[in-house]
Amino acid sequence: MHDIVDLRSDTLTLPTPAMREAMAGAEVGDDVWEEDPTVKRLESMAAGRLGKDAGLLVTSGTQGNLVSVVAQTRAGQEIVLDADCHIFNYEVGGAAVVGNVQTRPIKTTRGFLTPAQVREAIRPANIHLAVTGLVCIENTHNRHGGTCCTPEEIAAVAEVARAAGVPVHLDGARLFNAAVALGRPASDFTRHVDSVTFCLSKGLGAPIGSLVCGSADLVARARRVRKMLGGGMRQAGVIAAAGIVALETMVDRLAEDHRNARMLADAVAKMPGLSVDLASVQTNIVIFRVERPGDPPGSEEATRALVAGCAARKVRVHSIGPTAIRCVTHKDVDADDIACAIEALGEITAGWKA
Ligand code: TLP
Repeated sequence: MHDIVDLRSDTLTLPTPAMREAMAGAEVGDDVWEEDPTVKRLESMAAGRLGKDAGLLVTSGTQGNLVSVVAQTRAGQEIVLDADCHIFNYEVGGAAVVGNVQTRPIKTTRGFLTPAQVREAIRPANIHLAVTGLVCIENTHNRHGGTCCTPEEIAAVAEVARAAGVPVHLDGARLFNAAVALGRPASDFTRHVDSVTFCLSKGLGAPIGSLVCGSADLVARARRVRKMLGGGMRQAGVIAAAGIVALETMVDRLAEDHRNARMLADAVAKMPGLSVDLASVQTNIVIFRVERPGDPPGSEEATRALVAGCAARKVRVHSIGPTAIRCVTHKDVDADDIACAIEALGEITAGWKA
């Protein structure tokens, strides 16, 4: 039970005492010189978990995605992605600004491109057309409520891309949530992709850092791009040490976050004026719609009232659209906190009955 129940994001998790201890005692060196033993240990541990040759510690998921895009494309190419994905919506247009690629967003139903959509989106050889340089997928899918796609779905998309000679990048910011939810090893999801980013600083609870994993050649190119972006960190073992604790001790407990998200979603589904697609609640994200009876359709007012009403009750939630709220469960929110959040939402919506 915590004083404040912060459901705005799993990025808000605080490092555990074990992480702080590991950070304090970390053996370090200059990582631009590739002389930091703790960074090297984390990178090879991550690569091992994902069945890849090599890993690269980057500052954030955003940097990991950008490094992956730039390392695998040339200026003027096109990258194919789902229209609701993080790279297209929340990465400040970095692929366009830094990568000089144009994005080809495709509308999907669950956040995952189908093989047929990828086949159709890959440009044929034609003097008028940009060359397709990369296909990007996201698992779990943030804006679709933490939904998972299966390793088999990824394999099917990758097969189409590979047949056209186009590499595939997986934004696996929350990849371990998918692995835990589906009960599959993380490497099953990454086997067929050329590059993958995953985050240490979300549900895994580390304070800083993400990893890019792939072939030795991809990671060598990514390392140069990371340096260009200012991401060549020096005694980064201080960060990596917390990441090692995260990978070793924080993966299996994600199941608890998933149970808490389910508890919250089940309760929200019964509240007047709120609706949630329960089938989409597979991991630690709950997105619900707010439609207060009597309000004009699309009105933002009830959403604002709900965010403010929760805050007044020490529960922090985040709106991701005029009528949509996102709650994310994580290690710093326990079942009692979820009961608190349910009580707050229940009190606010109790007066909403038409
Ligand atoms: N997502 C953040 C915000 O940027 C929206 C959040 O609170 O969920 N890929 C995915 C799928 C993500 O959800 C995020 C972060 C990133 C990449 C970027 O990671 P960071 O924040 O480390 O740059």
